[in-house]
Amino acid sequence: MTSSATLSTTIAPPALDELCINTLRFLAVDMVQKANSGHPGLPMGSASMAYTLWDRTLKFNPHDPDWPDRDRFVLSAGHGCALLYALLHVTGFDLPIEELKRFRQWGSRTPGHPEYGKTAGVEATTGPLGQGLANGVGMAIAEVALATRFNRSGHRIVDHYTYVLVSDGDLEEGISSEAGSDAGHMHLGKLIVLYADNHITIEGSTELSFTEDRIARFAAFGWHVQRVERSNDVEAVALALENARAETERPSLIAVRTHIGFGSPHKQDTAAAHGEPLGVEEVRLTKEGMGWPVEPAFHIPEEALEHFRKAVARGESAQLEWESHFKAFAREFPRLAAEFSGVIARQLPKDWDADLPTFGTADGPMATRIASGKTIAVLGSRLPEMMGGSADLNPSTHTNREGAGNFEPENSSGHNMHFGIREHAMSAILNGMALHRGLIPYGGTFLVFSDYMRPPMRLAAMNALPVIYVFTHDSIGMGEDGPTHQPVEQLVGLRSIPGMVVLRPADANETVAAWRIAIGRKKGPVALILTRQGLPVLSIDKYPGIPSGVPLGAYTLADSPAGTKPDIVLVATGSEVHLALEGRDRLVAEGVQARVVSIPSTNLFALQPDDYREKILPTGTPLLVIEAGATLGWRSYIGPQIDVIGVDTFGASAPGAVVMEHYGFTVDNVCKQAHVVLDRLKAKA
Ligand SMILES: Cc1ncc(C[n+]2csc(CCOP(=O)(O)OP(=O)(O)O)c2C)c(N)n1
Repeated sequence: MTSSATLSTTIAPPALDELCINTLRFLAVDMVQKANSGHPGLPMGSASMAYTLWDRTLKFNPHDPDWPDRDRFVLSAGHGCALLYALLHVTGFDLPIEELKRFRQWGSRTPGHPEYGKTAGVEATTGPLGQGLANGVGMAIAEVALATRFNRSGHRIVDHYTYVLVSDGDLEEGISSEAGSDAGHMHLGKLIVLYADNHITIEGSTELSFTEDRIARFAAFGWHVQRVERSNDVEAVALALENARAETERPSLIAVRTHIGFGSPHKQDTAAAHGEPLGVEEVRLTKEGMGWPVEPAFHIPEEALEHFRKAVARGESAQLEWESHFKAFAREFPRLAAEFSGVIARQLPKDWDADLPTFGTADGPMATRIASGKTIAVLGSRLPEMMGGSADLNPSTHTNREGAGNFEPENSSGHNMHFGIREHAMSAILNGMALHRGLIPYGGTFLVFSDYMRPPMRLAAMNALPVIYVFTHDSIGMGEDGPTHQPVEQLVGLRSIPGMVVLRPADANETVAAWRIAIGRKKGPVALILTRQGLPVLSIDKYPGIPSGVPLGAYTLADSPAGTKPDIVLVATGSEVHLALEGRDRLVAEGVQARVVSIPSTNLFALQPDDYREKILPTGTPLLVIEAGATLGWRSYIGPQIDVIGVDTFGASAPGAVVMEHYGFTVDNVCKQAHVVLDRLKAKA
């Protein structure tokens, strides 16, 4: 049932409120004008509702932006960041006015879109529309999970809200439906979304492309929905926020009718206010029209500043109160309190990896996805902060943790997440969970569907978020499902994301080592690339290099028998390592000094010192790379001494072993290609 209430009280805000709102508006206008770049429209239209939220409701301490129990505020419409920077400055965050004057300039803390980690008080990098909303869902999930783990009767040490400001563009993006549906299903009652319903996007009116009933849509997702007709109606916005907070069972959407470029005589309610400065003359007219001094720019009336800065005392006293609660909590539950501080700092408990398994050859053949599932089970028992699941593929990705319970509305202590078939939102929700802190989030799907997750994965890497991806069915070797399900270019694509560590383990023991790296990596995402098909288990006794070699990205798994400089190095990743080992044995029998290098992570290998890399892949030595994926990345080692057995076309539907054979992943072909490289070099000599 749609329970949309339309709220309206007085039209004009009281004088002080209006002064404060106009301060925000004109700071944003002046920032964009001075930079000669940016988006003035959304800040001008949304200043009043943002002011109401920050002035009346939001719990934050400008002097300690990381206080764990603060409310989170995400500006999903990141292009309107001049508004956020203005709010941060006036309320007393570490963002001096000089930074506002350097909006969008080299090295400033006021970049063109908010960047997490660059500016105190910015909770998430936003700009790619829709991401912030899904991040907010992840934050709200984290709040629920942590409240369940840590709160005790009489001690609510985790008790905060997540607010997100969205625009039309956020709600047009498909991810908003994925995330909105998930949030409604999960009953995230402490997620409150303010929607700047201004009817304008870049190309003009929303009538051009966006005519559904957004409120009905979110009501259908199971949200509590309200409408505020006039954004300048501070009391109506405040009342809507109050109603939203009182609603504990459903997330809230408050659609506020805003006016892009509010107050600009020629640009209000037009797309011209969206993405370019108003222009000197229009700024003058707007300021004059609203009774604002034209000069100086960046004017902040003392009375307004004094009012805004009350946020500092308010925030400090809220935090002090929380700290005294926390002390009482720590007295009664010292272990829990220490755990809380630990997970917020993403510290790992002592011996977290003590029980990790070692597999023997008799355990094989074992798919690396199975080994991963077994590893998750062990890690999860030591690390209750691990939460994750998959986009409806748990039985295939082995991301479900037996006995750990489902995280669902009726059971917020569960650890297994069911994201539904919503890879895009899953990935952005994982980002939100990581941004919130306190959890180790992971999510899985087939490697080929990682394409659906690319925008949030890119942001995870940009923001050095510790998110773990479990990508299974990692090559044409997955078989019958055919080319639609067989990844080819995904590996090189993932490796190319700056800051992403991609690990494609060769067997069960390399998989354990890969998980150890993933959990130990406090900054930056890790993608684990795992097989569907069973693989032999490499004995640690026979290959003692595995545990110490995997973190180096590449290592010599089986050297040339003479231990001298090899004639050729067979370089392989994942399932193809076994092919390389067999090929080596045959080449050695033919008198070729062949070495096998397992290279689970090109990203980690690239970080090793030159002498190590030289030791593993000596300059000038012929290389034959074997990887069931696009050859593009490997071609950077280009030269007559290198060849690659890879896949530069799409796959085919047939049993995996048959497809692999047809694409040249056979011992015969490995040996044949090795001779091709060696003969080519001989001919050149
Ligand atoms: C995923 C994505 N696609 C495209 C853009 C480019 N872009 C920036 S703002 C915008 C739409 C603006 O409309 P709206 O969201 O209503 O914001 P407003 O006009 O109210 O500022 C677009 C298409 C983007 N930032 N992210």
